[in-house]
Amino acid sequence: MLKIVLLGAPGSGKGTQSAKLVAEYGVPQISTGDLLRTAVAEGTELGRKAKAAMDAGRLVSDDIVVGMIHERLNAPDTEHGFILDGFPRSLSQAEALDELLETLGRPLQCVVHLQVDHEEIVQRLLARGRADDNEDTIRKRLSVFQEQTEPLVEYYQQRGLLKPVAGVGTVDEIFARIKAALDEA
Ligand code: B4P
Repeated sequence: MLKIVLLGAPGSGKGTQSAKLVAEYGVPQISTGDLLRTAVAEGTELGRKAKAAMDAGRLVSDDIVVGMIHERLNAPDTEHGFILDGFPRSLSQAEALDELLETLGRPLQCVVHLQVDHEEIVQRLLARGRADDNEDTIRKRLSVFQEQTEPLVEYYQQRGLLKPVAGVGTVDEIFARIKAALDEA
């Protein structure tokens, strides 16, 4: 059973580490970024609404993202756990998540905070080269992170759920640190 949030700046390695956590613990990864990119690729109405915000490096509106998470957490494969990757990204999303998990009777176990220096992030994302990985959009995403997502560090710290993990080094080194943090949770 693993019920966690992976919190970190864009490009901090949330998606990379989630894939390893899925293999190790056998619970599904729920990435709002992946769900949104699928909706964009399929050209659904939701995807069309999300695309402009994603291309500009802004957050997609809460009603879209919270609605997607609500639907996903009601699916039976999440009964024995989940890895939330890239959600929540704002205080209002965190409050919506608390409410949802309370209704489902599945409280969070902990929040792993991947810490990576912003200049390292710019280099990683320029190397990745996804559609929203140009330098202007990356810097915009980092400033949105500082303004809207970083307050979640204190939010979860106050609730005794925060596990800070250094997100630099090899993928395996970081994964070993995450596993050690989860063992303590
Ligand atoms: P996301 O899909 O969440 O993308 P991300 O934050 O850029 O990626 P991540 O942290 O997972 O990094 P990754 O492992 O890929 O969001 C994209 C957009 O969707 C947002 O800007 C927003 O518009 C929208 N969105 C998503 N969720 C939302 C929400 N809740 N509310 C509103 N809007 C939302 O790693 C990045 C790169 O680093 C990769 O190339 C990887 O190979 C490399 N890397 C990983 N680990 C490394 C290591 N240890 N050393 C060197 N390189 C490494």
